[in-house]
Amino acid sequence: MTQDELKAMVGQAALDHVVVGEIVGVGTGSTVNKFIDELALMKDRIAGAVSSSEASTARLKALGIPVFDCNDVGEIAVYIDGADEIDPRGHMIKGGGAALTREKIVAAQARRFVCIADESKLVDVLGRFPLPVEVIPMAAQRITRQFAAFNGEAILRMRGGAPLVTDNGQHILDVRGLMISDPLAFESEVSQWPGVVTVGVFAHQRAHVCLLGMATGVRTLD
Ligand code: ABF
Repeated sequence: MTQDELKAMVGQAALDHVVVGEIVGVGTGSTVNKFIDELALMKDRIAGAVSSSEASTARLKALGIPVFDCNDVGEIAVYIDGADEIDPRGHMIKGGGAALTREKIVAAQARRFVCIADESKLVDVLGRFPLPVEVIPMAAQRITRQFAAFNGEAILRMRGGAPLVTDNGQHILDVRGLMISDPLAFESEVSQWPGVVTVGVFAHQRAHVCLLGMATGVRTLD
């Protein structure tokens, strides 16, 4: 099966975790897009969605799914999102899609985080995928120097010849060369560096369940 077929398989499988009648937390990325397309088929059985990016909001609205602001809803039952890497304990690297800040915000508002991913995302130790970090632009160089002390090489993410600007108006550093053996401690440490908006380690907001798309079918890790 192709990677796209594996993503479609887990995107459909995630429907089983949607709570009928409630608002669904929706992540960002190509795997989540498969989920959104499937969710549209049951849009009359949910109250709507809370979205983690302008891109997902546009897709949801185009399919007729109402999108609510986080501030207008209370706790949500489930958050469905992808990942760039996930370890067996549900700790993730996220942010390849530049939506990590709002993803972490919505994940924090959900009772249950269901990660949907193809098997290529499962790793033993986080860090092979360059770690996304959303930063306030004026702090980028100092944060780059701080990562160098961890043997990390931070590169400013560009788009169209200029620094990428996130939905929140900030920049992203992608940090290569890290081996994150203690995701909880690493997330706590980097999150308090001045100028860091969000670090793309999701350990405090880990996935409670991972639906992993494999050639043999969907493997549920929980
Ligand atoms: C999003 O899903 C991002 O945090 C992560 O980068 C992305 C994975 O994208 P894809 O599903 O396209 O591989 O939540």
